[in-house]
Amino acid sequence: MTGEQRLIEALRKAHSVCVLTGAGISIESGVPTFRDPQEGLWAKYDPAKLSTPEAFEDDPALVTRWYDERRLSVLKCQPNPAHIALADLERTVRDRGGSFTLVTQNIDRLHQRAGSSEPIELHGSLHVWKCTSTGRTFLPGPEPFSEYPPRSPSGSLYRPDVVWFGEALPERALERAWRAAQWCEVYMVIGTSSLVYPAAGLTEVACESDGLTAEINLDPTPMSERVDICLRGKASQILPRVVTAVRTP
Ligand code: BJW
Repeated sequence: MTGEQRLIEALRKAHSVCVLTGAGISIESGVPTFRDPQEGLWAKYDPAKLSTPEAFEDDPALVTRWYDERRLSVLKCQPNPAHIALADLERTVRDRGGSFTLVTQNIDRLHQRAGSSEPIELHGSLHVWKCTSTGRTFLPGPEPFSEYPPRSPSGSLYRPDVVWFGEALPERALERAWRAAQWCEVYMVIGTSSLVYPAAGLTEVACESDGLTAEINLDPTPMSERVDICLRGKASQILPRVVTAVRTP
């Protein structure tokens, strides 16, 4: 039996499934990844100058303009067949009374737009901004902000509600993700380099537990040696094939 067939068989029977996604699942929607040496965001921009609390303190106009441009650009992107296949898989597992937990590091909200219900957003969202003095959040409209940095009526700065390097992940989201990775019967890690912690730790937890673990990625990652099954290729090709087979009696 091939790795893909083993995964399909396990997904057909599983009562609990947990999936962790990263930037590789959105690349074919036109959203760049981070660490691709040619096209990745970090090949063009310095994360220390844009994705840390210190960068925001030093130059809030630069940081908020960059995030607002990314927000507006993602609004023009559409979910691809990989996002849609995961939404279909969620419905299939839930229809048979099982539990399905989708955990994403992505801040683009393409899973929600594909029909996934309430994915756990470990690194926040580009579409939610918050006031740095009150912590109150809001969803900006489809237009750019009128000034950078954007400010509240009382003059406080707004920032994107994303998790920068050195910042804590949302506690409850991380706890829920941890539990799902630990107890699921099938765990899939898709389109992430598995370099950024604590998110990458979820795969370690799943690998130390009893469920079947599978990685779907174009390239090997530090987790490739640890998971039970590695499927090499584009998520947008592998996932629709796998999910169609799971749904076919
Ligand atoms: C395809 C494909 C296709 C392509 N199909 N596949 C333990 C060890 C070492 C370091 C640390 C540690 N614990 C903490 C740290 C520090 C740090 C960290 O992990 N650093 C490492 C990089 C070394 N972590 C943190 O700082 C975290 N915070 C923290 O730990 O706080 C502690 C704390 C506790 C209490 C109080 C205070 C503090 C926060 C991490 C936040 C990460 N944020 C970012 C930016 C978000 C906003 C933004 O977008 O600007 O999140 S960084 C960036 O990386 C982004 C991503 O979500 C994240 C992961 O990237 P991802 O998704 O894996 O993308 P890529 O590009 O790396 O990989 C793409 C993959 O897709 C590749 O593998 C391709 O092959 C594949 N692919 N096409 C399938 N078609």
